[in-house]
Amino acid sequence: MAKSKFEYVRNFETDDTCLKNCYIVVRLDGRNFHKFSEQHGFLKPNDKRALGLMARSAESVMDNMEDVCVAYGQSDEFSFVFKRSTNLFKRRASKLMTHVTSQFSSSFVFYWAEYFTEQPLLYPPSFDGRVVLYPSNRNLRDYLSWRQADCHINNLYNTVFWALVQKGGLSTSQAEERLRGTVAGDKNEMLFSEFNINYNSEPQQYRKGTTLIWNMAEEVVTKKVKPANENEKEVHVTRTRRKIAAHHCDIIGEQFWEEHSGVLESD
Ligand code: DGT
Ligand code: MG
Ligand code: MG
Ligand code: MG
Ligand code: MG
Repeated sequence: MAKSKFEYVRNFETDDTCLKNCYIVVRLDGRNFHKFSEQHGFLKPNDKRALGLMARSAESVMDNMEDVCVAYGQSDEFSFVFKRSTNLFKRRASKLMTHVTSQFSSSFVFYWAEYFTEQPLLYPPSFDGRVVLYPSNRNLRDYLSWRQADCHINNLYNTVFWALVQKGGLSTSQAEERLRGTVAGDKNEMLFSEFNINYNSEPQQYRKGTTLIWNMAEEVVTKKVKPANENEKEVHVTRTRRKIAAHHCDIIGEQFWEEHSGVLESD
């Protein structure tokens, strides 16, 4: 087909191919979820429905993009790690980022009512996305550790903050004042001595966030076969299927990565 005289505008497009051999991380984050969580009555400091919906939406992303080797989420954010050898969308950053973010956003709306059975969705939420490349396993693990440390710091703060407000009767500004300058040890002590809460007994999902990886699950299925000159019969066949498994554990130390050594490719 002959080229039109307009065709030259294509040359204005820039190449955004991600560097080879690097892990490609897409992180998305809810837009203005401070307000969104208020308006939809999220429980404080953690809403199990909201976290469940975030994880369900992340699973939908993984189901559609099998080269995601691990995903990690906390609060209103989720990070998706594409295996370093992926050639999905020819490694184009904008394609990867927009597909992840739009699949996630539409799933968040699609599954909303399964999680928020009593609370209607009041307006369409949105999520921003960014792409970051990590060249080594060390860098990638440090990235995930950074997000999990962030989860811990925020969750410890929020747990004491809301205990002071909901159980201690302080105003939000008084609670803020009480917590100014305190370190982790002080917060643990406050929770324990004033509210009889052992922070380490709080649900792992809240303290550690959600890590999604692929699991190989054996599955027995029944198949109908019809051998020549015989009647149709049923046979049982075992097949292995990839299934998503959710973990709420520490991913900063070695143990998780030793137990799931197939998740990352070697350097
Ligand atoms: P952004 O991301 O710059 O558009 O602004 P925000 O407001 O989304 O800020 P961000 O992402 O730093 O913080 C997440 C907000 O979402 C934070 O205000 C607390 C809220 N949020 C997330 N998960 C929960 C939850 O389980 N319960 C409650 N009550 N709030 C939550
Ligand atoms: Mg922000
Ligand atoms: Mg946000
Ligand atoms: Mg956030
Ligand atoms: Mg198209």
